[in-house]
Amino acid sequence: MIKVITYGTYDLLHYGHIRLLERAKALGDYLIVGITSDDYDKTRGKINNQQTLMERIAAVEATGLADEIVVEEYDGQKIDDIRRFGVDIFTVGDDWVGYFDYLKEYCKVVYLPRTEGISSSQVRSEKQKLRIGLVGSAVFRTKFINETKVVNGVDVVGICASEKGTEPEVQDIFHTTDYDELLTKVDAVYIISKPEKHYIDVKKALLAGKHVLCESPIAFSREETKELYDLAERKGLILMDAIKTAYSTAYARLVLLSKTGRIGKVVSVDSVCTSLRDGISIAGADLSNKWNSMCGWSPVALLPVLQILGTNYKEKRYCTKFLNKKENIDAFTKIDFIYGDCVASIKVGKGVKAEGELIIAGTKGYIYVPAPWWKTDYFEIRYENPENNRRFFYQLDGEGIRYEIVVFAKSIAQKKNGSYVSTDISETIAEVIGDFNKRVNLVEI
Ligand code: C2G
Repeated sequence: MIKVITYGTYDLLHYGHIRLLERAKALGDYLIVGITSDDYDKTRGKINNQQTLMERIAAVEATGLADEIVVEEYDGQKIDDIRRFGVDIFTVGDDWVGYFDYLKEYCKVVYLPRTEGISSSQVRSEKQKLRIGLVGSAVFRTKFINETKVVNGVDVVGICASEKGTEPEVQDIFHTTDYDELLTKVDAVYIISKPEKHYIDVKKALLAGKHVLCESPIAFSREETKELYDLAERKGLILMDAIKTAYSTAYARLVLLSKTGRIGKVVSVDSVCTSLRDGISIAGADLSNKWNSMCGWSPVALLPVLQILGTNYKEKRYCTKFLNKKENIDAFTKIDFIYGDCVASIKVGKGVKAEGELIIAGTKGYIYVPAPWWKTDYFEIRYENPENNRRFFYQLDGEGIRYEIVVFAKSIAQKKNGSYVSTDISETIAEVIGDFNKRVNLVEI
């Protein structure tokens, strides 16, 4: 019996894939099809799969051409599989010609002509491109524009800001100062205006029937945030709170790990986020366009606290060092949270520098994430006995922004909000910032 093996993603299975499988099957008597896992595809830069692994497997199964299906999860697995199954022929489309010659040491390698005129990217982009407009001019808009370029099916088509800006990334993009005009030209907006404008900017976009991705916080109170989510739901629109860290695989995995008992019962979460690059503490700095430490950092710093310990804290207390109290600019704020049987603290600062680490302490051990934890690809579980320590690494591209854009686009396409930041967490972030603005339980230092 001649055993043949072939691999692929098989996203939105099309005629080109089926022809490849038919010819692969005809090369022998038994066909094994390797289908890439989502994580493996991420590591090789394929982040746009529209279908889940299970859907892709079901589609290949339905062709009736595969005698056996395996999931491809890591580099080098092809060698393992060929040995394990006693494969005689490895085959793949000739878009890979030469690439898999290293497998000739283990079996015969056949490159089959690729079917011209069809591809998954084409099928994906035939569905209309998502036109995104940017609202506001915060510094991270260029990062966002660059990240949309690696996501299929989305395009930044316009910017609404008081000035166009000088960054090369924005030069070819339509610019207006009129928000209504921008809204007529886009399907969705990414809002990075000053935080005090978020509520009104989000509401206007939703009322105009546009989907919204808004830098956190979405508003300055739980009630306003809830009102916006309700409005989005009533209008069948997607509203997402943009916190890129939520989309970092290492971060998402450590949150899950903290819930498995590996470090025992979680007793404390301490998260620190600071940066001085904004220059808000420099004497005479123009503060008009700057985000304070609370708005700039607390949504990220709060994320692990709220995702691990929940949103039902009993008490919270702020300690703040103001730079300019009238403008509500804090150089540094520390917040202590007391839950029933655990505690948390966050430190945020744009005028104070500290080690940006995250520590989740449990009764058996702790999770340690080195600085800058909010864009990490690495963390450790540490125990009393260092021999038991474990290290975890997950690739992170684009600081999580590109995965966030993929989730936003997918949510719109599937009409189902897949945000990694739940509405409850989004509302609680707004409440924590709102209470700071109202100086509830705040001590000045
Ligand atoms: N294919 C084809 N004609 C097309 C499109 C794809 O013959 N018009 C072939 C590809 O060459 C590949 C298979 O169909 O052999 C699956 O294609 P993809 O799903 O795009 O998978 P790919 O990224 O090529 O993964 O480990 C994974 C493999 O390296 C191939």
